[in-house]
Amino acid sequence: MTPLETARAGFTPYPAEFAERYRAAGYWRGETFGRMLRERAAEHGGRTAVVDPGGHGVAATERRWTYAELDRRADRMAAGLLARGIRAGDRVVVQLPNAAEFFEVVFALFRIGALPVFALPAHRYAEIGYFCSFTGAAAYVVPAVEGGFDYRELASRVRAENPALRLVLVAGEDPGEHVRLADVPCDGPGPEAFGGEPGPEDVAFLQLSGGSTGVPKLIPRTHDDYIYSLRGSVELCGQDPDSVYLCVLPAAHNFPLSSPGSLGTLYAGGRVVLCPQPAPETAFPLIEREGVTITGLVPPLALLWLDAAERGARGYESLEVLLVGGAKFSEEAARRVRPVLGCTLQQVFGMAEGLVNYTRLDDPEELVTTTQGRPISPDDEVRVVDDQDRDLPDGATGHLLTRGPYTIRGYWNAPGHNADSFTADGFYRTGDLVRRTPTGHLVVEGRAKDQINRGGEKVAAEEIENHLLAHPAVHDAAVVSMPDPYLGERTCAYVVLRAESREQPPKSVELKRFVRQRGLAEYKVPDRVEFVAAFPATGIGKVSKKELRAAIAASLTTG
Ligand code: AMP
Ligand code: DBH
Repeated sequence: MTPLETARAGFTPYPAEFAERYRAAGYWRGETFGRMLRERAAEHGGRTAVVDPGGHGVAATERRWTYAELDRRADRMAAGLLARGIRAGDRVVVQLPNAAEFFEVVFALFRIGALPVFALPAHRYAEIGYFCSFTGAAAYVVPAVEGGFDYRELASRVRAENPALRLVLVAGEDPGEHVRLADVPCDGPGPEAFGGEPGPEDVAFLQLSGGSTGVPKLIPRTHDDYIYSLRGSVELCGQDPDSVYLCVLPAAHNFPLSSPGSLGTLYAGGRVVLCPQPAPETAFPLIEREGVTITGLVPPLALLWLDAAERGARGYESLEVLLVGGAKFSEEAARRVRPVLGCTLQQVFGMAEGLVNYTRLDDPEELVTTTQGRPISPDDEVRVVDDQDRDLPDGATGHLLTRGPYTIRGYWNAPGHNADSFTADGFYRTGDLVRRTPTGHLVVEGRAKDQINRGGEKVAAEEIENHLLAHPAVHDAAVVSMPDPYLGERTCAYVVLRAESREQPPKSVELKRFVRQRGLAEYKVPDRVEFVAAFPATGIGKVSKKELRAAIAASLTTG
C-alpha cells in the first residue's frame, strides 16, 4: 500500500448521506488548510500571523512572522520535506514546544497531505515509541533540548526500533546525529509536482485521545470537518482580524489548537502569540505587550491567574475573553473571573474526537458560571442516555452520546475500540455523564470512562495499571482519581503485592520511579501509591473502583 492508501484505510468516512447534508447546510465548504493559509496571505499578507517571543530550546530570540512569511515558509518547508521523501499520507510525529516552527511544519505537512501526529512535549518513550510504531511514522520532529529533556536521545532510541522512521528533524541549533529542521526548507518542486495538494475530504492530521484504554487512540480529522469547527468557534468566540490569541497550553492540544485556538485565530486573520510558560509572571507581561484579547486555560491555570491578579499582578487588562475548559471549572471560581480579570468567561467543554460546547458571550451570568456550554452546530446531535442507551428526559443525568458535522465516526485503525466507542448508528460514546438544561446547555456531572482528569490532562487508568503490572513485586493494580483542591483530581494507584514480596515490600517512590523509568509522561506517574491486601469487589466480582475512590477520598479528609 502507498502511504496515502494506508492513511485512508485507517479512516472511517462519514456516510454519504451525512456528508451531503453537511455540505448542503454550508458546514463543509471544500476548504483545506493549505488553501486557507494561501488565502489569508493574499488578503492580510503584511499582517502579523505568529509571534514567538523565544527564550525556549528552539530559538533564543523573538520572531514575528507575517501571513506572507508563514505562507512562504510553509511552501519552502513542504518542498524540503518532499525532497527528503515525505509524501502524501505519510504520518509525521510532531512534538514541538510553543515555537513558531510548529506552524511552519504543520502547514507544510498539510500542503503535502502528510499527516501530523500531534504529540505533546510531555510525552516520553512509552508514548512516542507507540505513536511511531502504531502509525508507521516516516518522520519525527523534535526540539533539541527543552525543559531539561534531550529529545534527540529519545529520537535516536525510537528511530533504532522503527525501520519505517526515516527522518528525525531537530528544531534548534545542534541536531546531534539527526537533521536540523532549519536545513530542510528549499525552493524545489512543491506538492503540485507530486500529485497535488490534498482535498477537503482527506484526513488532515491525527489528534490524540486522552483515552481510557491501555494505549492512546488516534483521531483522524478531515480538512472540511475541522475547518467547520474553527469557523463555528471563531464566530462564537467573537474573533476577527483584530483578535490576538495567546497560546498558553501546549500548541498541539486540541483545545488551544482549535477552540478557537491558534488555527481558529489564523482562520479569522488574527494574530497568534505563543506563550513559552503558563505562569502569570510570563503570561501577563506578554498579554500587555502584545495587546492579547483572548486566551484559553485549563481550570488549575485559571485559578493561578485569578490568585495572581487578586494579589495585585497586572498586565492582563486587554483580555476580553477567557476560555476555560478541559476539566470542570467550579462555579465558585467561574464567578470570580469577571470581577477579578475584567473579562468575559467562556466555558468550553470539548473533545479531540469532535463535539465542542461553548457558553455564549451573551449568555446570562448564571448559565456562564454553572454550565459547560452548548454545541457549536445546530446539527450536533446530542443524546443523554441510561446504561441501556435509552434516552433520558432533560434534567436527568446520563451518558453523553454525540454525532455531527465535526465528530469522528471512528478512531484511526482501531476496529475493536470502535465497536465499543460508537453506537451502530455512529454516535460517539463520550464517556462523560451530563445533564441538559432547558436552554440546551450541558452540565458535566461526572465520568463513566476509566480515566482520571488531572486538571485537564487525561490519564487512562488501564495504561498506568499495565505499567505497574510490569513491576516484579506487583500482583494487581487499580488506578483511581482522588480529589485535589488545585488539579480537581490526582491519581492514586492501589496495589496488591505478590505474596513473596510482602516481606520486603517496595516503597511508593520505588514504584513511581519504576513507572517513570519505563518512559511514561510525568503527568501520568501516580501521585500516590496505596498498598492493600486485596481489592474490594463489585457484585459480579470486578474491582470496585467506586469503593477505592471513596476510600482514598475519606482518608484524605480525615488525614
Ligand atoms: P479528549 O477526548 O482527550 O479530547 O478529552 C475530552 C474530555 O475532556 C471530555 O470528554 C471530558 O471528559 C473532558 N472535558 C473537556 N472539557 C471539559 C469541561 N469543560 N468540563 C468537564 N470536562 C471536560
Ligand atoms: O479537553 C479537551 O480535549 C478539550 C477541551 C476544550 C478540547 O478538545 C477542546 C476544548 O476542543
